[in-house]
Amino acid sequence: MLYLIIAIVVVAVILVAGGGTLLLRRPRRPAAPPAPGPGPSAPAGTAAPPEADTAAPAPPATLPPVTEPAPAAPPPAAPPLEGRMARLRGRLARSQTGFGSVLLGLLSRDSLADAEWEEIEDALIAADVGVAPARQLVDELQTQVKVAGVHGPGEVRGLLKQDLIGEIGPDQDRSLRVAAHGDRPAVVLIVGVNGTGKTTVCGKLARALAADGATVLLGAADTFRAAAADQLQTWGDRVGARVVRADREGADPASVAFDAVQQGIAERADVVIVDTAGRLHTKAGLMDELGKIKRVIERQATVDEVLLVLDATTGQNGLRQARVFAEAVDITGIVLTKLDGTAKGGIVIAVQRELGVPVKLAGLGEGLDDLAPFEPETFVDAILG
Ligand SMILES: Nc1nc2c(ncn2[C@@H]2O[C@H](COP(=O)(O)OP(=O)(O)OP(=O)(O)O)[C@@H](O)[C@H]2O)c(=O)[nH]1
Ligand SMILES: [Mg+2]
Repeated sequence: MLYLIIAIVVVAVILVAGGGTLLLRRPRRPAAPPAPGPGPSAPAGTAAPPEADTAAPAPPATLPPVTEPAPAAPPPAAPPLEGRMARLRGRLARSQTGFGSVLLGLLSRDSLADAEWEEIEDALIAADVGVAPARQLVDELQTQVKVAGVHGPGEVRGLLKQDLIGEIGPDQDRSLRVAAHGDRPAVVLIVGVNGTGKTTVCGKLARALAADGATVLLGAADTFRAAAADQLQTWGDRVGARVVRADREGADPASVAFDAVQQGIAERADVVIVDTAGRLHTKAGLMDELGKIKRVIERQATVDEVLLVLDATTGQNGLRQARVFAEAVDITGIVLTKLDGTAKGGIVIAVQRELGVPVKLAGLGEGLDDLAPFEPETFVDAILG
């Protein structure tokens, strides 16, 4: 009996010890690899339920940890369009130093001989004013100096300033027609050669108009490249404007323009801005395409502005291309871009003469707010330094 009791006790001790060992071991199971989780926001040390181990395999160790993208800070509020050119005039002055300093150097002489007048003319031509307008400006200035007996650099500069402003046309109507017509939005069509800055202008203009309280919709009628609609979409996201785009590359640009305006009417937008492709194929092709876009829009709304975007750095070549666009569609205004990167601001005079329409807007950089209504006085004052 005693042996039996001893045997039972021994067995019980062995069982308890073995079980304890098992219990103690259980927590030492190799730890499950961390579940692919919400990343740093997950509280440290939170154990995933066992099912999670099998349901969602861990990512390979080489993958970077998943992090939540930081929410993009909203861009600062856009300043009103009015007064922007004065605010950005430093960009003009910087880019026009060649022109300004040559002229100032010449005008600072006490009396101007024929050679100096020729140099002034050359400086104007070098600034893309155009040969005929430069000749005319210098003739006028010479006469004024003689007739009025003007002396001294300050006075001659003052005369040249007035002549340049007169040549640009201080009284031209440069206002943008962007007021809605009852339940129909105003429509702005943006045209121009590749790379002149059309899409950028669409974005900047949308932002400026939105800052003035307008609801703006963008139409991606540049269907030539898939990336074009993406670029406009990026601008739309940056400036808070919805973008109407085709669902495939190579779609009919006129039908995208139609959809954009239709959507604009449905959403009661104030302005629809339509971006177009810039490739310069044949004049006939261009006429067909732009003409069709315009006609199709006009089935539902008025095209209030057709703005031709012109890169100020492209000089006479840009001017030739602008002429082709002007023959293809009735331009209502010019947007002269990249005036921050050129000493050839004289193109303002040449292009207005050439196309007979005013420069309405100036592009003065790549930033969100680097678009300004064109003001002849501020412009001339800045380029003369
Ligand atoms: N410095 C400067 N750069 C500008 C200005 N406007 C546009 N750009 C730049 O010019 C380049 C072309 O601009 P886009 O808006 O893509 O030109 P686009 O006419 O739409 O070009 P396509 O769609 O290819 O026909 C971009 O790098 C712009 O940032 C400006 O006023 N100043
Ligand atoms: Mg573009």
